[in-house]
Amino acid sequence: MSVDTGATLLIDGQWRQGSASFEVVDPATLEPVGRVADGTAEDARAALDAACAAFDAWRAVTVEERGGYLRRAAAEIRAKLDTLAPLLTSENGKPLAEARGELLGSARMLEWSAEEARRAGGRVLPSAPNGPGLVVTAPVGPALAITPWNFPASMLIRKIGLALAAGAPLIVKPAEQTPLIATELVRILHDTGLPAGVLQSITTSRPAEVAGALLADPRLRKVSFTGSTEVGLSLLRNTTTHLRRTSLELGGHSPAIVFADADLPAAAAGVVAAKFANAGQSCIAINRLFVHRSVHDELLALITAKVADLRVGRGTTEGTTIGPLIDHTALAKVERHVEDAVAGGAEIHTGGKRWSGPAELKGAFYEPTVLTGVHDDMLVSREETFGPVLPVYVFDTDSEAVGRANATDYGLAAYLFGKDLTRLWTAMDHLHFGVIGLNDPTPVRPELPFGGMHNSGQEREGGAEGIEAFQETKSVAIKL
Ligand code: TXE
Repeated sequence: MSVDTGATLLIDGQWRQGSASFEVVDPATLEPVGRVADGTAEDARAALDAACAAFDAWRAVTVEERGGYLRRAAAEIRAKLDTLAPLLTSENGKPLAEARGELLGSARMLEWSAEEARRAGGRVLPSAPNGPGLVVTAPVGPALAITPWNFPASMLIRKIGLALAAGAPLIVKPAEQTPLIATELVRILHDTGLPAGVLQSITTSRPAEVAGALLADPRLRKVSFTGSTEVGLSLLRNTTTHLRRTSLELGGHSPAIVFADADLPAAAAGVVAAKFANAGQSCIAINRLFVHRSVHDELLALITAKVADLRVGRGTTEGTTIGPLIDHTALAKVERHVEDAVAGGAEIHTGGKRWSGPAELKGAFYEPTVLTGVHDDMLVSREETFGPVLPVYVFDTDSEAVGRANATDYGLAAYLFGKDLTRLWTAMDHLHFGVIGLNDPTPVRPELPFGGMHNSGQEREGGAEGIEAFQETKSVAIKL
């Protein structure tokens, strides 16, 4: 079934058709599920003109009123969950339950952004005897959000909520694989009555062209990007003629460390959840599991039992817990990583091959896989696999585990499982990662800043820092 999505370019308050369109496919079946407008550089420039025109009026809207639009959109997302979740699954492939969870999280993010904006007002400092100093915040200006396919709702909504709450008009450019859910979510926000130019959307199969047109214009004051490190770096290189604020949420290579005193059944459940959600296609998925030698066998048995309960299949099928990978390029990368590990002496404990189901499922499915006897120099240890593969390593001392966990250019998320608070805290303190779960496999919360160190990115989304990422500050010195 193909969705008639009609005009998908939202520019200056109008939905436009575009001069060309491109097809969206279901990654489970490779069948078309819709067509969307193929936006151009010209569309992008028109959107930027409209964003600039809308800016002064939007920043003058009260925080309360801005929050009202976001709260109404959140309510609408909740009300439409039964149609939005299947739409998300149809182009991304993830199980329906995960799609629902992502959308509910998106609604919470909008509500939280609406609330947090009330508190994002700067500071007064007793800086001099004859006069205070003020830190006054101002919305950053017209902004661009570029979002990925792996969390096509939450990545988009997080940026929309924070930007609009902060008073910045936003142009969104959703991933070419998942423009349908993005367009529906933008429609919901637009239908709350947002003024023209405040939120605009350019679906396109030519991201470099569209982004390039916007980046070339100094009136664009901010870019917020989630995607690969490679594209993130290229965005920074592109901004060298005009400095602008740039938030980057890039790849990850998350370690999990299970200490000897961990609650092993809870740790096993946490590891499996944090590894195999979205078929491992998450920047915070556990990519490297370090287990203390004394509990290695017991934990592995518990993990194996949990993995055996996972069900690969189409996301819309009741009971599916692992959907397809986004495409066959992603599958080829997973296969290359597993082959390299096996060639280097690792053992496939479970999985380790493509999954084949009914003939109509032509997508890129891979069995949930656990690798043991993995070395630190294998591809799975060095690069983000972005698939359902869990490499397991053995360690003997805490400092060894932390050192090996830190031995990556990425620094997004890390997970620690154990009971001794001093040990957990010490390890947390020495880990170079921006998001850390202590016995918590889902450490992403609207009120906590989300983002990574090193090659995982810069700036933060969520938390007070997330609003600040769409604000400038002015320091005002007063002499009485
Ligand atoms: O990312 P891309 P891809 C990682 C993950 C994955 C790899 C490649 O390791 O295997 O990246 O995925 C837009 N100028 N992550 O190819 O290409 C694109 O249209 C401007 C981690 O999907 O970076 C989409 O909207 N924009 C990650 C967005 O960038 C450009 C999520 C992401 O696509 C562009 C996704 C250009 N030149 C992948 N080229 C995470 N942090 O969760 C592409 N885009």
